Amino acid sequence: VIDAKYTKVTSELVETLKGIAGSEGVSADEEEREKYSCDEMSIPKPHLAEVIVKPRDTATVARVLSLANEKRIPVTPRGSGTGLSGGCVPIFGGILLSLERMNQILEIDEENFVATVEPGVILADLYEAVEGCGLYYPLYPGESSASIGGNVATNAGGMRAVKYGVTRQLVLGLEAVLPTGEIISMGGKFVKSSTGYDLMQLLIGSEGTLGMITKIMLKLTTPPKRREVLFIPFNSLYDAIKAVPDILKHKILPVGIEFMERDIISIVEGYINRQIPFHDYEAFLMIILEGETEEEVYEAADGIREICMNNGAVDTFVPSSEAAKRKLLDAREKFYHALKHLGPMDIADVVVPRSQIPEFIKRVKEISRRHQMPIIAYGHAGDGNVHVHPLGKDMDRDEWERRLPRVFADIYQAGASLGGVISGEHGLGFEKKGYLTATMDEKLIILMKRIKRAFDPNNILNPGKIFDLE
Ligand code: LAC
Ligand code: ZN
Repeated sequence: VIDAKYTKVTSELVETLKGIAGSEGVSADEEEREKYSCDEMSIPKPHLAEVIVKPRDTATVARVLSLANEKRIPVTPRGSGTGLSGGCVPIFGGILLSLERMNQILEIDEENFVATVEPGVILADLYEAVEGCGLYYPLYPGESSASIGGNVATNAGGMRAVKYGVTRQLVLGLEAVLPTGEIISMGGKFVKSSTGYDLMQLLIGSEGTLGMITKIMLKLTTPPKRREVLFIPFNSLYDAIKAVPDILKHKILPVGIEFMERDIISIVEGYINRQIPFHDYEAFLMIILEGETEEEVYEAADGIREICMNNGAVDTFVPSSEAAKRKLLDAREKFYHALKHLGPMDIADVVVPRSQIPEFIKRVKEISRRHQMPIIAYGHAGDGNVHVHPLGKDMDRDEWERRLPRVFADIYQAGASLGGVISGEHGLGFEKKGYLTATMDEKLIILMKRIKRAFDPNNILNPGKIFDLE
């Protein structure tokens, strides 16, 4: 769907773009455009850009944006395309601006504990570089091919957020290009500020709708000396999740608290072709602990084990080697891909107050019964962030897709009525924007639209994401 208010990309414009970004950085090739038409969304809804542009520096991004703004051409930013809500899918065609060639780690400042990176740097490369300096970047979404720019755009979370926070808490500074081509810098190598509106935080999580992020300063820390993983089976999911608020009161805060049901464990076992210890129980908590000494971590593990046993846990499995630990974490990281492999499925990413997770899960189970659709839930229990997957296996595909929006509407309504929001870490993209009005105060949505217009008066930057501007 190319909106009438946008201008089509002509071959003349492609030539102009080549003049700006170099001919190797611009392509209108059909095959290339196909490559950039989707993200990792479970049900792909591809859209072709008219031209792909891969800038190498901020000045080029600025020139492309001011040209697009002047000509009224939509621009969709893209990192490495691992998103789950369609945020980087060019739904109005136009220019797809891939930041993959802006992938330099510019500096690791060991004195200030700050890494300065370009947006196309992927997590795996950042982990390696900071480790080489004896430092640690704790954000861990479990998808290490994700780009840092994409992490910032969605405010990515993951499995270590209980202790370290999400992307928002780890960004110290940003450089961005506004849709008008102006370059702005926000924040810096300092850890506090009471100096006007925090525009940097406004850009984090804005899914590329306010500015194109071109440089990021990230907060580093020292690496933990010990890491342990506890895998704790329960006879009921309810017991497992009920233990979480008690665990959070324990004096040593885990890095992450994940929960999962038996179904997802058997699905992932099939996918990785390996058995998981205690796999026959109903539900599990996977608790990740970090500490300075073995004693500290073991003490925390003992305390947590006791709390879980008091909440109905059956046992505690502690992998005995680094390899066994890695295998367990690896299985967890593969949940989404295992489900995707299994057949049609979709994902919701609701976040509720942590104490409301048991109630939320109860309602999800009711929704599953009412709509006669299997729903698997797992997620970041320690953050109140639940991944809910309606499954389409053993069902007529079209019928399943027809029923899906009503199932999601009920799931989001349940989350909102318990004090939560639609997305905890994946963003709304274009996939979930339709549910926003039913779950958020209209005054807030109006205010967001006013902010969008202040940044992007011609609505050229990632249009049709989060909400539609009328
Ligand atoms: C996870 C992704 C889907 O937690 O966010 O596995
Ligand atoms: Zn997740």
